[in-house]
Amino acid sequence: MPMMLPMASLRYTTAGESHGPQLTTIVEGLPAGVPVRSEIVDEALKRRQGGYGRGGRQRIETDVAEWVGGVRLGHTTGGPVAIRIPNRDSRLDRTPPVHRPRPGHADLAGAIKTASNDCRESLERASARETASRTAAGALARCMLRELGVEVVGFVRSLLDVRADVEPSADSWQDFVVARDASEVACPDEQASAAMIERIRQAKEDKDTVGGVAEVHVFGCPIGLGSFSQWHTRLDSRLGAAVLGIQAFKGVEVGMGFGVAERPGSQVHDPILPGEKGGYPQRASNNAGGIEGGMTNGQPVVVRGAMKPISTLLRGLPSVDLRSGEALSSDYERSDVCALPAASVVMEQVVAFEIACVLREKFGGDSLEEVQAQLACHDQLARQKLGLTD
Ligand code: EPS
Repeated sequence: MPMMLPMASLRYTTAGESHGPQLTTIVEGLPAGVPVRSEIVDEALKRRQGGYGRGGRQRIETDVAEWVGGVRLGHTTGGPVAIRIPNRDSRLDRTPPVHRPRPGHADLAGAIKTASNDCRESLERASARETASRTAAGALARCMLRELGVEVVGFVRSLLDVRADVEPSADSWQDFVVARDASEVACPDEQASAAMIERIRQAKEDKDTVGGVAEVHVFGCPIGLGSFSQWHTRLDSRLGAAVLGIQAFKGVEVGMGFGVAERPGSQVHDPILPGEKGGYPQRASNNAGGIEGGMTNGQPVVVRGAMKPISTLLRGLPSVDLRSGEALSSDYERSDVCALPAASVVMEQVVAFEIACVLREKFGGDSLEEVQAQLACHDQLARQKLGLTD
């Protein structure tokens, strides 16, 4: 029996290889009437291509979304949305075989999994080129979120020993974004940004690579998105899967993250305070990262992801030739020294997509107006039950 997609759920699938003719993305489950804003989608695609430390490939590609299904007169129709991103560096059948797997890449496990001694068979799809597709899907979801008053902001928090000392807020995220976009490493802290660039430059000189931590904040989420009901419906569980699904991500934290294990409860849980007249109760802090019991609690959602250094090193790493078993240095492919700024853009979009999913699940609706009406209706009902209305 084929798996059925419940009407009010949202999902996407991607297809395409790094050096194939195109990347294809299909997004199912958006309501009709969502304005498809190219300034959101193409700007995210462009940001993902940038960042200090990127390799030569990004000088070849100019990623722009081509809408080939589900969009009419600039808005969604309610049908599946199909997006095409052409690859300019399209030469899949002419790419050379790779016999010396790179430690850290999908090469060795992929070759053995597919019973091949040519890592190219799996690495083309495992490549982070695919994140252009996911960026398009998430940015499209952000078009809907914006209509519902939800904003998602990603940036680079740290790289090696350098840590940005900045916090976006619901009132200041616009200025934060301007500062982030002025930085070559998507880091709105000017001093930290300069130090990060220096670390990447040094890594390049050393023929090495570097990763770091990307962070995403979501503002304006209605309370109660996600669910306490099943483990896989918890928003934190879903965000964890989405972030760890990004190529090269090895760790994820929500709010205080691993810090909760080092403190007593009195220093972890966010005190509940009376709200203003007619308003929901407030919180004194946000160590929970906006999620309690698997649901949004009205505070900004805060997620961090740790990206490992790129596994393609110009100086190579110990490996073996899969044809002979001989110990040799790993193959080198043109690559990036650091793709953390780009990964922060990808993380921003995958987080946005998960938020859009739980929003669809809670409020349903076939048109954007219906979603907006349901949201307002739920808010009114909850306020009534809490005695917050006159
Ligand atoms: C990647 C290797 C490089 C990166 C690529 C991811 O590609 P190429 O071998 O063509 O230079 O540039 O990332 C992208 C193409 C992109 O658009 O992000 C890898 O092996 O994962």
